[in-house]
Amino acid sequence: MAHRVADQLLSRLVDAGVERIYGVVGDSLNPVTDALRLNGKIKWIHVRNEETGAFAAGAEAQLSGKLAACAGSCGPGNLHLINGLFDAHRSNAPVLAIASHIPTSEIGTGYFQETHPEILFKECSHYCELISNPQQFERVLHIAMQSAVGRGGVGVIVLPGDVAGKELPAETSSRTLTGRRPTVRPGEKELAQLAEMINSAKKVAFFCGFGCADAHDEVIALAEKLKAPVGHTYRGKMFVEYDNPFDVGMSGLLGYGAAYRATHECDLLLLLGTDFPYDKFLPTKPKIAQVDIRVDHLGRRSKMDLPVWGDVGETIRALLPMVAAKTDRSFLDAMLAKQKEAVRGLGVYVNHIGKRTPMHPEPVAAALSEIAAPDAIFTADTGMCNVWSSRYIRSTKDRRLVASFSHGTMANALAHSIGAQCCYPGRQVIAMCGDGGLAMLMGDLLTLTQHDLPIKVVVFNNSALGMVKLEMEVAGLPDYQTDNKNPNFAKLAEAIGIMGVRIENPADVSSGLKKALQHSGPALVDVVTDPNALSLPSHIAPEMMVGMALAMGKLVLGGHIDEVLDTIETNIRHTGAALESI
Ligand SMILES: Cc1ncc(C[n+]2csc(CCOP(=O)(O)OP(=O)(O)O)c2C)c(N)n1
Ligand SMILES: [Mg+2]
Repeated sequence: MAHRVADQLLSRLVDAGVERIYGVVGDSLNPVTDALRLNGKIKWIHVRNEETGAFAAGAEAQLSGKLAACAGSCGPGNLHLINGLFDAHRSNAPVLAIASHIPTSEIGTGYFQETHPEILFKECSHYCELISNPQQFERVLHIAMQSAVGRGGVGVIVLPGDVAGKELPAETSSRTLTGRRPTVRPGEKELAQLAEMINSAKKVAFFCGFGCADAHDEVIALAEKLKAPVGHTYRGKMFVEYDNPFDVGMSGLLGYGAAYRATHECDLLLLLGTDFPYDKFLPTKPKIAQVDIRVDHLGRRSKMDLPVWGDVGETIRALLPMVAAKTDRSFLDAMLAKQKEAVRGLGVYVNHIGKRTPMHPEPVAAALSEIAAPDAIFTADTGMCNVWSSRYIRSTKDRRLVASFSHGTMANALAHSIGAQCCYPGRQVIAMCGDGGLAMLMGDLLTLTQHDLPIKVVVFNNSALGMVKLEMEVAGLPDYQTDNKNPNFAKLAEAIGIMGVRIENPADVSSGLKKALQHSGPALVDVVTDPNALSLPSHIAPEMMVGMALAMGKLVLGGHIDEVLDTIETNIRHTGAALESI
């Protein structure tokens, strides 16, 4: 039987370790779909929107570190992939996207469903090429996969249906992908300079990002030796927070704890594997040394006194024998005391859950953290779920969290959870969704039943685009167009064969979550929460307070006094805690 380009594509994907492709079938993809059927080694994960497929592949790649794949048919089919691919690409997730295309004879004629994917996907990929004949296929596919795996991000092949169905010339060469990264050790000069900077500093603090993913023990060993408080980013959380006696929490808008103070009050700050984007939260006074394997990240966010180009773990291993142990713990202890106080502040709505409805979301996230498995995989929607997951989901050595860390798109959590569960069928996967985020790609709840994915979806249903409502208020604007008129999501889930649990009363939080998490199949917990719950960052700029007061003033003037009273009543405990910490 003829060996088509599409058959070879499947063989190459199998060789590369790809186990599944997420997508929606369509005419130009038919040769690929047919090759999939004949090959039998790769599973097709039929999603209801290609965007979900791209997110799912991105999550799989982030969690496994291996190449994952998604596909869309020509024109609108692959256009839907784009937002998910941006997310994957900006998360450095190795994903191969198969964008099938209109017949080669029609390109450039304004044909039905014509787009130019090789232009459209440029910005969300390292490599994106049109395959216009079978002779070109092997090399283009190899470059796309190798770019994705080696550089971390998306590789796209644009494959016209007619080319996919053509017979392949006898193979002339074979290629093996490499995913093994070299170890990057900084130069001796930089190491000596860094050691000298550390040795002459009195108060050293660390701020750690995702680049510390494989360097937990090294970071702790260095912190121990230098008596340094260790702050982290949202993406770095799961890798540095657990088993860490030096933890001072997070900085930034989601921040909590003493990280802001530690990074501002030290005299030497080490930025370790972080590309934390909010420069307003980064200090200007202390000396800053930055370690990163991505050379273009050095100095792109804050001032930098010493760039160190290297892998975080490797750098610390080389550095440890070169630095003198510090004995003065006073800075560390002061920061740890602040951290303890701040963590106590976070507990104000958790320890006394109260009876008020709609309830505060914090105890829901805290209960979820308590009940979830020690190796659970969490996904979190962009919006207030970022706040609740960063502050209340405890990290462990084996827990993981996938969010739209850099791209910041809504609707990622359900879709990411699909990739996580397909890839790790034996692990508990929990999607923390906003009501807005869930509704945006809600069709893919059907994928949970279609593929028997026992995902637990927890909806923080505040009937609002809550994060934006808060942003408007902080900017001094009355919130506008942020309301969501929602159905009972639990009933909706039941209608499509998913266990539905609705929680309206704070007393039912723990039992409701347990019921869902113990269920062997998919479950959706619809928790009705307060749209006026605020999240105050670890550091509140005066203009934020002014903005809030202004917004409340405008709401009063606009006759919305009830909403103002609600906001004050809802947040009275937080406000007290925040004022104490200023
Ligand atoms: C695709 C997309 N559209 C709009 C936004 C802007 N945005 C960020 S968070 C948010 C609100 C999210 O609402 P919801 O999912 O209900 O979560 P909540 O903040 O209420 O918990 C919006 C509109 C975005 N980030 N992504
Ligand atoms: Mg909401």
